[in-house]
Amino acid sequence: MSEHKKLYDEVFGLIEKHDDWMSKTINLIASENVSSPAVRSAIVCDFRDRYAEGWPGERVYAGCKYIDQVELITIDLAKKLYKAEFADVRPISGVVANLAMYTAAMEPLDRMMALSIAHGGHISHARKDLGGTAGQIRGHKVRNWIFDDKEFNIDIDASMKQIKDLQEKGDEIKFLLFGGSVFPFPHPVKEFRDIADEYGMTIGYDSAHVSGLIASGFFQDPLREGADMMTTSTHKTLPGPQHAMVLAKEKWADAIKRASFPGLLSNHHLHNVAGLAVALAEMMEFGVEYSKQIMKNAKALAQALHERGWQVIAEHKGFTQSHVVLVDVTETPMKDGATVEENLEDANIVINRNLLPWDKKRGRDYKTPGGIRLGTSEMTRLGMKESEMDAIAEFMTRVVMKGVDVKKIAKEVGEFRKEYQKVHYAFETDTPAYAHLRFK
Ligand code: DSN
Repeated sequence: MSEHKKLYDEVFGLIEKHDDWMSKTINLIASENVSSPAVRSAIVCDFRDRYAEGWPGERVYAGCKYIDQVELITIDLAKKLYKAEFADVRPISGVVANLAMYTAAMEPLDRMMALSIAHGGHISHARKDLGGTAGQIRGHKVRNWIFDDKEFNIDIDASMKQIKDLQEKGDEIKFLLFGGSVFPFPHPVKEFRDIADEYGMTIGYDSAHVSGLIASGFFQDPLREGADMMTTSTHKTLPGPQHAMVLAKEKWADAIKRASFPGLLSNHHLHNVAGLAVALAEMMEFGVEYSKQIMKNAKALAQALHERGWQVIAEHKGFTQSHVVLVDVTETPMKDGATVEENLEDANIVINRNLLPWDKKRGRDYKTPGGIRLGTSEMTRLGMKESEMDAIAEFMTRVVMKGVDVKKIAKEVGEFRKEYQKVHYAFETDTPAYAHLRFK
């Protein structure tokens, strides 16, 4: 057998191992989900091999008559689901969607407000010296929202004063960005609409993590609360393919379209647009029930951990109003998020280590932060409810607090997972959630 054929086979072997492992793990990565069998069928269609640059009906390429119809359906579903005047379903990732938003709303080098990474901001919101997309690619000067650690949210009064002071000394802020990657509580969008109008600032909202919840009428409604535009990736609480969208008021339509194409994209991964249409249709049908359970499960997981002695953030606020639970692990026997992450992975429980707002002051960085971030979207999608969250908290406690052998827990987790092998809240629910599609 040739060396190349061996590597070819090895790749398939590794894919199969991964899929098999996923079927036996508890995945609590807050930014992930498992897509439905229908979404997976859509994303392997021939669209994946085609080009369709531009807007449906105004393409640069021939051969798009069906692709255009699918994209128009996707746009229509997105507008309905988010009650948005305009939707661009072409951005191929959350970072690209954020770049489209920045490009539409600001000139290069303009100043903006965003959450710092330690407070839950995403790298695409960050400054140049941190390698962030906003600073590095667009030259934006990013000022961070002043954050209230206890409330785990933007400090409205202090941030308002900061914006006024900056405007008055001539450091004009052009753009207010809300949203982030650790997002347990709604952000104060409506509170900043008046000041945005007063100083001519645009409001953007990165809904990547919470967009399934928003689509279902929970968490908050940024476009009604005063956001001009909202971006989302489409594979977190909204369980579609790895892709993204920008939703906005009509007056931003032309600027966003131009930013996407020809600004940021040539082709836009048409198979994922098809997958997104399917995911949006499934959300229209099952989203409310699914999102409700995600949020109930997050609260149940937080409560179950709290009762077992874990320091879950924001106890006085009921821990969370989204899919996310943040835990300070510095008082556990493992002492930091990286050690907890590693040990839980060996026990087949996949989570993220995560910076806490006060980590920097304690000399910690993202490699060994004080926290972990948990999300309930994927396990909820497999049909788990509050009692399963209690069982998960118990597995985690035995690994991290009691030092039980990780191999023993991994086996038990595999047994526990046997009953949760199908995707729920979808039109087709027979195909195993992690079955590998292979064309021989
Ligand atoms: N920011 C990543 C996360 O939240 O995990 C995804 O882009």
